[in-house]
Amino acid sequence: ILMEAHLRKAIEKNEFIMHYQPQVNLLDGKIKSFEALIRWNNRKFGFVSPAQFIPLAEETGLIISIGEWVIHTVCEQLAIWRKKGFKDIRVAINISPKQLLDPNLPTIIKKALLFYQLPASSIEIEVTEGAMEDTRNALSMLQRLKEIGIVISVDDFGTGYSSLNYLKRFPIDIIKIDQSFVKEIQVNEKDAAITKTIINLAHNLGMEVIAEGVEESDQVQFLISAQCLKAQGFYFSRPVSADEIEKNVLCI
Ligand code: G
Ligand code: G
Ligand code: MN
Ligand code: NA
Repeated sequence: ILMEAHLRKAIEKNEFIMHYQPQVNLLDGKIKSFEALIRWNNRKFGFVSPAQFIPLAEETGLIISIGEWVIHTVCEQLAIWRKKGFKDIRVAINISPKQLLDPNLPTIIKKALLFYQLPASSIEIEVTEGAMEDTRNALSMLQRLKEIGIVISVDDFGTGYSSLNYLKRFPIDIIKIDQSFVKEIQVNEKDAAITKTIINLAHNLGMEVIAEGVEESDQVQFLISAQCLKAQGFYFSRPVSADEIEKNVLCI
């Protein structure tokens, strides 16, 4: 209850900030997309991990207003970057299950795109397999979002259920290979086999694929030889502030 009370006031108190993690093209090293990850710095609790407060926000329904804040903040940032000349940039936003089932989500996103004068293709949403369990509602929502023109990716792929069925039915553009498979890719033959299979699956379905949690150069070599052409992880960069992205990434 205590943390919930603080979370409730976090937006008006300006305690949230978005960080951005680069996604790297493994062939040319170029960075044209980022994953947006929320950070919360509270006076009483200090830095609280989203792994801790996002579930609380889900339970309490606060995720709807926090999610709307995230969408607006990311769009505002994209508008700033575009004004500075960085045009073809895309940012991926994590959408939690409750948000995905909020009938207002398409309107919230459309309004933000209009307000900040952004093409829909500059926004990607990441949904987990769990968010798609309510198949009927999730499917119609993703179809509405797809019609707007935003990019849709499956986050933490391979850790949920019934993944093949919804890959067939849902309008998915990108598969994100979960970090748990990437972690021991060089030593664990099963992880290596699963990762290669996910890469081929994505390509056979005409989808893009990106590996998460890349921390070592050996993992990069493995991914390149398995035809996975995009990756993100601490090896390239941790999630960092928009300022750092501008100084160290976009300037290159
Ligand atoms: O950034 P970090 O790895 O600590 O994130 C932990 C978890 O919080 C991840 O599962 C991530 O998807 C989730 N998360 C981070 N930022 C957001 C956000 O803006 N919205 C939602 N719904 N989840 C987020
Ligand atoms: O569930 P989701 O994939 O959205 O969560 C992303 C989380 O993974 C974030 O908390 C982010 O900080 C974290 N992350 C990103 N890259 C790496 C990495 O290379 N190693 C580890 N251990 N975590 C990472
Ligand atoms: Mn994610
Ligand atoms: Na993930």
